[in-house]
Amino acid sequence: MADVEAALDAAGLSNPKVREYVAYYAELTGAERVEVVTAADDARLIQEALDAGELEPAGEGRYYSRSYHKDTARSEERTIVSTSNEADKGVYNNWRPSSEMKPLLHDRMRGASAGKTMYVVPYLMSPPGNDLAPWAAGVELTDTRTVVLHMIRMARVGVDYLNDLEDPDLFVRAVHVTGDLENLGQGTPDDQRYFVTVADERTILHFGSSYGGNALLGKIAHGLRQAAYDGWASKKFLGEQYMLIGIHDKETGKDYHICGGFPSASGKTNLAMMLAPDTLGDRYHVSFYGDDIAWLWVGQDGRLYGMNPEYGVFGVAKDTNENTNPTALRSVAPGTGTIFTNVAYNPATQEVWWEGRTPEPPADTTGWLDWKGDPIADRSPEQAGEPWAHPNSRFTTTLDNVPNIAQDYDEPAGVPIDAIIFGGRTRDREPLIRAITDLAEGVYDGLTLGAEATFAAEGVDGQLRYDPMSNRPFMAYSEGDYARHYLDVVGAASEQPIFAHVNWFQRDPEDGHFLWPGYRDNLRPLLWLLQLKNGEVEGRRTAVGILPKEEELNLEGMDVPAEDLERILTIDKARWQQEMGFREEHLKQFANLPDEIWEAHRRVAADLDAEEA
Ligand code: GTP
Ligand code: SPV
Ligand code: MN
Repeated sequence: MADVEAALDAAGLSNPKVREYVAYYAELTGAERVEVVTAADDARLIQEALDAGELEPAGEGRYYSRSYHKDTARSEERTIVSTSNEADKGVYNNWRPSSEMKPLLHDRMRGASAGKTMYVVPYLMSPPGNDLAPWAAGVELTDTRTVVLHMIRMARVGVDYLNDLEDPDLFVRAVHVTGDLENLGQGTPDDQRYFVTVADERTILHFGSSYGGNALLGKIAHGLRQAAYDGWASKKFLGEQYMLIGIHDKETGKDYHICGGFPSASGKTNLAMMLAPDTLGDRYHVSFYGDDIAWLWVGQDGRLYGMNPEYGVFGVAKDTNENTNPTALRSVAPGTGTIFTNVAYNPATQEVWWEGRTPEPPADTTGWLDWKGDPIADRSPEQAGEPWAHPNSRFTTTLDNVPNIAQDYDEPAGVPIDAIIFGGRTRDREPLIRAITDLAEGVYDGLTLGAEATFAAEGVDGQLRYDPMSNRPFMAYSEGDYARHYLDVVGAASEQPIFAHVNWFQRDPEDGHFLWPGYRDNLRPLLWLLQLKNGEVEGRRTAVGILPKEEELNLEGMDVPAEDLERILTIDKARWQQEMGFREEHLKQFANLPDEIWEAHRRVAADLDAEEA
């Protein structure tokens, strides 16, 4: 049995409630040792992981890890939000009573860490001193060392965050037990995995994975699911899957902040790391605040504020290259301490590669291993087309490594929000951008976000589905209550943000090419949106929002074919009318949806019918 008291004393972890919690789960899981971790332990833990073969070197100060081959993405099916109140049951939160799930998870975890070290990771999901810091403290317990190394990169980790709490009991209890990955029946009817947030007890119990959002509990489980619930229960804030950027206009000296939700693997990281297009770079600078999570609240001065609770980036590797995202490549350069997971790896040269890193994979396959660890050179002709890297392979790096990180990202104040955008992978219907000035219509638009699902979740890649507010996998309570809370929080702000729906992914119906080049050029529609808010352009009114007139978009230095441009700036009335029927069915699932949302829906539908084809 682990000497818990001694380990906690050695680390100076004095919070009595934390000590009680650690002792309880050390006993339950049967861990052999307990070790308290802070960010200062990184170098030692990296060395231990290298020695144990859990990490391999990937050039100077960079590391490679491989997760179990059936454990490479979030599992939506196995993810549950529990409370003791059935009224919290929504459509997407997979609600189950805590009285059922807590004992079940405790059973799974009992004795499951025998022989292992239980790492105690005290963390804070906010800049220190932020208005929302009381909801940001947590302690992850994990029996996997690489999870600790990811947590150190993704969250602020240190003992003081927990010792200094005003209310010593106000922290999230986040327990991660890996389990025997080779015997969990992943994806079968006998699946043993469970990823449960007991939201009204602020307790997270995840069993059966060591990858990404299934295991880094500060990020998705606390930063999104628990935060969403806490924000609602306290009536104080929203926890959203949003990126958050600053745009500085060097000519006027003005700073703007835009946040927005796109479903997993749909462009948040790329947008947040965006460099202004060359022709606009003299005037505009984009700075990175966050790429996956934002918490929003109304500040003392009555304005809507946002901040990124995270401390790092867990970014999609696929298609990251010098053209699409040079900022990401700088962020994972030698010396950054980056951990790559499930990309292709060459132990002989310590290089990594993923699809889209270069147009063709390395010509000399000698030494190259695919994401499963199998030599590329041994592949049969039938295997030749299989990807080298897993599509959901990722890099993990801290915010300090991101070249366009905002100077004030760590400031407690957060930043005032000028605009909120929604978007997703939508191959038809959705234009490049449509602006929405009315709050209820903005919330309605978010709730009806429809997009192709991606490889970031198991087994849904390519499915067209609704992903309300890009929160479908992170919904923590009922959608009707969620809509009400969103209207209340944002509605209380003295200055209303402008909303917009964007789409970088519309395709030519014939040959399938993307009609908009995307990436850096995505700044252009965002600049138009800010100009619209400032009254500098007027756009073209349609039933589904205000679209840019072609001459209002700054297309300097671009070469988009006229017919492509026309298509992405047009509303296809018949297709939209069909969509309104689908939306009606979608919204009907949600109990207690506020009247404002239904009114917005009926208004858009009526305006659409009245519009000329
Ligand atoms: P999560 O971390 O899963 O929440 O994802 P994310 O929304 O941050 O997605 P990310 O920015 O990592 O993008 C995922 C994929 O979309 C990558 O393969 C990108 O190359 C691709 N992508 C991003 N932006 C664009 C764009 O403007 N156009 C096109 N065609 N692809 C893009
Ligand atoms: C997502 O899937 O939306 C992510 C990655 O941001 S994970 O942390 O695995 O959830
Ligand atoms: Mn995400």
